Amino acid sequence: MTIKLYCFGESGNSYKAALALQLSGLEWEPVFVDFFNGETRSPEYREKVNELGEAPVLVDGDFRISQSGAIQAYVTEKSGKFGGATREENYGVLRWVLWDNHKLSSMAGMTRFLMNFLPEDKRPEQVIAFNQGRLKAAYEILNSHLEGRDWIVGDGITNADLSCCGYLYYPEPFGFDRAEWPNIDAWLTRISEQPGWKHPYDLMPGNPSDRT
Ligand SMILES: N[C@@H](CCC(=O)N[C@@H](CS)C(=O)NCC(=O)O)C(=O)O
Repeated sequence: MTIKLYCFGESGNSYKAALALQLSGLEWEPVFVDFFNGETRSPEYREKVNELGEAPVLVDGDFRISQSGAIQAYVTEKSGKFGGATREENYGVLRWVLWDNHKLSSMAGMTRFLMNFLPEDKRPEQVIAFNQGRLKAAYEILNSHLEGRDWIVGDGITNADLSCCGYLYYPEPFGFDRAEWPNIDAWLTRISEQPGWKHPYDLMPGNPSDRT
């Protein structure tokens, strides 16, 4: 049975799940979530798709789960890919997925939203500046960790990589410039060289140009 992933192109959180599915070789298809017209906030979405009112959501037959980190864990269980090679590495992967969800992706997603998807007259400059400071601290941590390493945990690509890269390929400005972070830059290139890799706007339906 084909796995369904409720997602949309602008969503880096969805991208983390979609990329795990895509690189795993499992059969999957996207189901477009019309986030920009309020679908995730509708009572129907909360009742039938996800009580948390978020994308992504994975549906595999009777099994349904949201949260990109949980979806990645499911993809790992089903495909055998992107986990750590040892118990210690598995905890290392979980540690970085949790760090990403808290310090990197949540901040990057919010800042990108405020800077690009809110009407210009509603963009809160002080909040954006504060978030960019927090993000810079996160880029520093990731860039330092990647010094002398190809992957965040162990010797191969894991969910730690697939989580932390979630927002870092998007073209809309949010204060991240790959050229300023050489280890992150090389690591993003390494991920993009994996067979089957696609940019978020090529992997999932929905693109800012749909709304212009
Ligand atoms: N930690 C969650 C975050 C999910 C999330 O916030 N998704 C956004 C789209 S990128 C969303 O659906 N937001 C709807 C809302 O907050 O109302 C994950 O990794 O899946």
